[in-house]
Amino acid sequence: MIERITYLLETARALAAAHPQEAGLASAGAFLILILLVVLVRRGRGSRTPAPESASAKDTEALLRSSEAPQPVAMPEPKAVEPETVEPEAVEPGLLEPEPPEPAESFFQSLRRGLARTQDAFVGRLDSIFAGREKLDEEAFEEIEEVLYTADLGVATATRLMEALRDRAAKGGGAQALRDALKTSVEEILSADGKAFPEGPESGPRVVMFVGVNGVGKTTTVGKVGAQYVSEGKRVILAAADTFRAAAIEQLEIWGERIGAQVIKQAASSDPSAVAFDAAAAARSRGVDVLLVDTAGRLHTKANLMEELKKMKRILGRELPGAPHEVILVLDATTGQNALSQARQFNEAVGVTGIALTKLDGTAKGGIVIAVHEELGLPIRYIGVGEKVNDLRPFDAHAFVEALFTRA
Ligand SMILES: Nc1nc2c(ncn2[C@@H]2O[C@H](COP(=O)(O)OP(=O)(O)O)[C@@H](O)[C@H]2O)c(=O)[nH]1
Ligand SMILES: [Mg+2]
Repeated sequence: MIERITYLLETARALAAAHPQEAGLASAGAFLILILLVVLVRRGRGSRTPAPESASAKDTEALLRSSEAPQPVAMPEPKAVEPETVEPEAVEPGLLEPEPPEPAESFFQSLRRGLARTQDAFVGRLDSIFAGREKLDEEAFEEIEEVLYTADLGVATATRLMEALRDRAAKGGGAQALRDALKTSVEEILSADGKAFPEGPESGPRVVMFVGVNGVGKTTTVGKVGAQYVSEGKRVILAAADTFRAAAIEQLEIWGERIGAQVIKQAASSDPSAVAFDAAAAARSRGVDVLLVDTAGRLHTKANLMEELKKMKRILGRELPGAPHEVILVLDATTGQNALSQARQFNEAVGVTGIALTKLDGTAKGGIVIAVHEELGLPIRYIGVGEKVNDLRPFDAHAFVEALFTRA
């Protein structure tokens, strides 16, 4: 770079010496050199472009698939994650352009893929009842009712939907009108109370605690939600407050490494509230935007676990104003109605603000989304439709219902 600038300056000097009288030519030469300098400086900056994100996303997937027992990962020093301080790797100039990303599946496509089994069991069966009928007879209504029950919508929700359908039929609606009415009712149920996502604090970090029984997908959800905040340019800290098993801490560290978030941890078996305390202090002093707290799904007894979660919540609230701003209960959709009783217990103990429903891709009983919302009055905050980092999104009732009811 310096050599090139020197060369250009020398060329300018030579030009001026060769044509001392031609001031116009000299200034045109100077202008040309200025443009060349700007181009060179810009190129120099371009070489600092960080490695393309797609590489780390691929690594995450490979990692998630590859081993059940993740290997410990050396965490970077806190300073090392600041992009300004990271030295670009030495790369050949021609290799600086990011690789073209793989054609990304749209969110709607991944939602449809994730809901395929539920769609077959729910909308697919309903459609075969509607098909070929102008009007619905009593036999058809009974079949529809059975489908609603088997899709795990829950008794109250199924009853409510059946009432709406019969009302519409009494007003003279044909089969297609009834299908539309059913779709609208489902969307209405799911979007009621959609305002309920709590606002973050005016200043200081947004604190989100993730709770739920063992194996439902808490740690994975913390990682995926963290990745979303990071992609929005937010600085994120993950707190490894599941100290019950060393592997749980390592699993979160891997997520932190992959998504570029710092992880606050202590040794296995230490007090989870002490980790929450440290994480709150770190979030405050490092001025991060978001603190996500992973927690244990089991302790020696259930009462023990609930007490521990309450204590953690208190400590977060004492250390950061208004914290936790969200308490997300993670539920595994494949557990069906059992998810409802878990939700009641956690809600009583720690006051849940929203639900993350995971593993919808692994079940035909995705109707549980509707039951959870309708019977518990808790908003669905996120849904998980796969193990990849992009398979979790904030829940959107309209997109969900469209994906569920749109047949290929
Ligand atoms: N298919 C699928 N698997 C998931 C999803 N979310 C989490 N998992 C898997 O569920 C398993 C348990 O997740 P983990 O986060 O360790 O659960 P935790 O014990 O609640 O922290 C892991 O193998 C995850 O990859 C999802 O939305 N779909
Ligand atoms: Mg976990």
